[in-house]
Amino acid sequence: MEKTLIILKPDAVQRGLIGEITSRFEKKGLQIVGMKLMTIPASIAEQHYAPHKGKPFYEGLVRFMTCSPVVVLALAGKDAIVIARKMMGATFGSKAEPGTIRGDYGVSNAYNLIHGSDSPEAATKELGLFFKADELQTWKPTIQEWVY
Ligand code: RTP
Ligand code: MG
Repeated sequence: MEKTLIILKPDAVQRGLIGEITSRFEKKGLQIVGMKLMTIPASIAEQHYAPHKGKPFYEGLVRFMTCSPVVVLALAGKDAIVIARKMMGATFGSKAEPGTIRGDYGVSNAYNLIHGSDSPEAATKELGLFFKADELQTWKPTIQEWVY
């Protein structure tokens, strides 16, 4: 099973979209194996977005990501990285297709609600930045036993 790191960015939390967005991943079948509300320290945001260091939007991006709490999710599933990125939609809210998270909930380019790891290497790095090993759960869903 592949794991990916999702961040519900400060705009998603402030707009009350934690449940809406998380619910989409649950319904799709991606399994939540880690979840917490946190304010990202600047040093972590800088490491997380290090590939963008030097670009014109980098400093504003770090300020945005650290301005108020985010929800970080670790999601597990077959092809979880690509599936989550598809569900997020294109980077800019103005361009993202309807039916995607960014396409359905936002129009802003910078404040685009959600981050998702874009490769297995990025996922490994980012999961390590945001979760300690004992904050990730291994569990087997047993829906039938809970329903009956
Ligand atoms: P993310 O890393 O947050 O999942 O987003 P992404 O892969 O779809 O897009 P990326 O190119 O990695 O950009 C990272 C974040 O920086 C902000 N951004 N602003 N030109 C701009 O003003 C600009 N370009 C990017 C967005 O918040 C984007 O998600
Ligand atoms: Mg990116």
